[in-house]
Amino acid sequence: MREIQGVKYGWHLHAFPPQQVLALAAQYALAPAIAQAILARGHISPQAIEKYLFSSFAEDVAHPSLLYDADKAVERLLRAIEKKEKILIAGDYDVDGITASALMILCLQPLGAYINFFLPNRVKDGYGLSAKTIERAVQSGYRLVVTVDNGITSFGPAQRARELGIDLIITDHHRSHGTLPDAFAIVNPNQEGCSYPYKALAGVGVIFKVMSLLYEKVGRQLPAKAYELLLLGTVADVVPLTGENRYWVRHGLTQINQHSSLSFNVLKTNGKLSKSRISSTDIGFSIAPQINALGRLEDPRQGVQFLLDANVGQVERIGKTLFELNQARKEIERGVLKDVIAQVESGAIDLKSERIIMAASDSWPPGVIGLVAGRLVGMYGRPAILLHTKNGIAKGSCRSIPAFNMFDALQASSDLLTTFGGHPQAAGLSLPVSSLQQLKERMEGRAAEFLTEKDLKQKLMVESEITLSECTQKLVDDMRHLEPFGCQNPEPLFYVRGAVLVEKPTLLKEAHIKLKLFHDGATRSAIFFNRPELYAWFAERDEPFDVVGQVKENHWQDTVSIELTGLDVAPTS
Ligand SMILES: [Mn+2]
Repeated sequence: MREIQGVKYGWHLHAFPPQQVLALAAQYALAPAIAQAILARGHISPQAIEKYLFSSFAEDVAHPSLLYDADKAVERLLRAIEKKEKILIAGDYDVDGITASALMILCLQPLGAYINFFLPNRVKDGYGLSAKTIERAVQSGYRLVVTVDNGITSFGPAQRARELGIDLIITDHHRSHGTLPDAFAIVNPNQEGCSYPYKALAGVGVIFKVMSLLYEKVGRQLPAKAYELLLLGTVADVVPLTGENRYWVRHGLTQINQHSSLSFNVLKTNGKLSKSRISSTDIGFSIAPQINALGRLEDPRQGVQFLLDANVGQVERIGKTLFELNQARKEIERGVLKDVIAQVESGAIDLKSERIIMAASDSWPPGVIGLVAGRLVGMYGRPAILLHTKNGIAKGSCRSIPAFNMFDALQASSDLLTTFGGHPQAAGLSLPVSSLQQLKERMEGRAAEFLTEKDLKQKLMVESEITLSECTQKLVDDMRHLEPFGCQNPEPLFYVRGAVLVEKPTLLKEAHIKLKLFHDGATRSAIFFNRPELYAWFAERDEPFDVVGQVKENHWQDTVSIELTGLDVAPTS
């Protein structure tokens, strides 16, 4: 591995013996740069390469009854359907929780289940199942409550369900707090003692497995729309796109690219996605944020109806609202991000002495702080905790880098917290405002212990060196074998050594830089997004320089061209 210091990032360049790269390229008729990217991702043995390139049901998908308590949950659901007992789904307001709720309704309604769902209101109810919801469910005659994408820490509500004599089935994918709620059944691949081989399912993935088992028992085929909901929730929840998730995301993308549903088409139009082939990246950037806006509808129940294609008029009407909510969300998100950046630039958050970005405000809406925390991790390469404060209570979202396990860090400070939960890289918490300072000190202490200077240096993992003349349609086409891109399977980064400028750079909207590069007999356009500071760097550059970037297909009117999206530059040494 070679290291080059770029203007912003340290570049880690993979190198493999050319014979090995060329042999792999020849075997699958791939561009050598793509063959090297496969090796750089750690797929070295012939079996591993085969498994990565051709995900298959037989290799990647395990039987749902391997999930602990899945059989018990399915038996109970079938009994409820048979006895005409009322079933309540307790979901969540993010895309994973909404798609999981929709998927369960979609699957159980045709079997004659008396089923309804409850989604908490982000502001009024907060995250997760509450004892109050259980009490109301009992009053309304429900005999069975099933959580999706939440519940693994619902100790109080589980207790209340026992006392009131109704059954609670918890389906979740979040980490447990060690002990488990006293529920009728708990289906969660991440609970101790669950032998399900694949642990990275999203919440929608867990309920999908339960529904698959149920459909297997009644001898029916799952409705096609289930695969679309599974796709949306899985991509939106940013779970690793490896193994079983990779299989289902590929499956879902193939399906929607052949035939997409009414609601999906509305989201596609809203997102200005006119191309015929939608990728996981399009879903992550353009589709999922719109569904996320469902959680901010006055009545998030409409969101589930939207996803289930209730009727044309309603889908179009809600689609319009989603578009507007999403535009408004972007504005708010930009404002919060600007606030935090200003604190970094003024030194109020001092990146030299602090390893974690932690900030709180009563003016930041709870619905966007997770998104902004994610952006901050990307910008500064360190963990971020943002909190919304109200009436003496702080509610926050954390995002982290692989070197720092946020879930463990919160667990170690759980004596200060009212609630907490989530995953190693994304978690939520609440605590009294009076404890914020103490939490900050504890987090910094832990970061000092666990995070080295090296962890905090921002890195780019670069898979392959290329020449600009290799940036062709063939390279872009071959890159599709590596898709779907997302968490733990990012788009490949390429390194071009010694490019020169053909003409003066252009600064677009005071933020992005457009260039024409020349290298190895070829000229390509390149764009650097949100790097205005590089304008001066390029303007005075008369020597060759190195570039790291992604190779993209650019559709403009009726022409397609191959361009670079630049991420960083360095003077050629
Ligand atoms: Mn989730």
